[in-house]
Amino acid sequence: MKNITTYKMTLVFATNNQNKINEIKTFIPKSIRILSLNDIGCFEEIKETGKTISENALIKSKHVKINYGYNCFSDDTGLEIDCLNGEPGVFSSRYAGKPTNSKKNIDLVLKKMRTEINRSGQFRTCISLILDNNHKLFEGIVKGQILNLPIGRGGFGYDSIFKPNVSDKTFAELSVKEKNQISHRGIALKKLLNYLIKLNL
Ligand code: ITT
Repeated sequence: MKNITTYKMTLVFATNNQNKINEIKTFIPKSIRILSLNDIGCFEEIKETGKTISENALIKSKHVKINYGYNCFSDDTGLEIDCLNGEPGVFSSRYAGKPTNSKKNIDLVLKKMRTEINRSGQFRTCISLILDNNHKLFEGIVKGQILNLPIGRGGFGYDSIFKPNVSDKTFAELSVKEKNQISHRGIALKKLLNYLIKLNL
């Protein structure tokens, strides 16, 4: 017999980052159908022209809602380092220039911090949800330390140089599930899901 799933809600996740999709998939209940930008035929670049992470998250979700009509959510994330006055922050994806290259971004951060003793920083994720006519923002922050060199083979982006204060491993040494339990994205996603659950999903 065919296994027929009935969904209570369909949401587009407005991202081109497959790693983000892998992380959220372990979280989202089966009652919510997640479509990708590919699934809805959205192949154009969504320019992230905002001055803040939350502005960029809104730009991505609005683009999908306005041009494709779908309810959707997006994620914008930045690494904010204290001794660099919050950089790379909103420039995290293109810190070392375009096209985005995580190794070059990491090299630039490590170069700028070579002689720094204060290694504190945080990841910030803003998830922007547009559901019919409602807009909601969910934020997740995790504080940690920037290492002197990359450690770990998992994760993506800046994961290999970030050790959250609540762990003795970098994000790149954790499984997706372990990272989700403590990460900026995991915290923001939990808030998003609590909101959706209250809507009786
Ligand atoms: P979308 O905008 O399509 O969602 P993106 O990769 O451009 O994908 P962001 O602008 O949010 O996403 O990411 C900014 C940068 O921060 C980018 O270089 C990512 O690799 C990095 N990044 C995002 N989330 C991260 C995480 O959980 N761990 C480590 N680095 C991360």
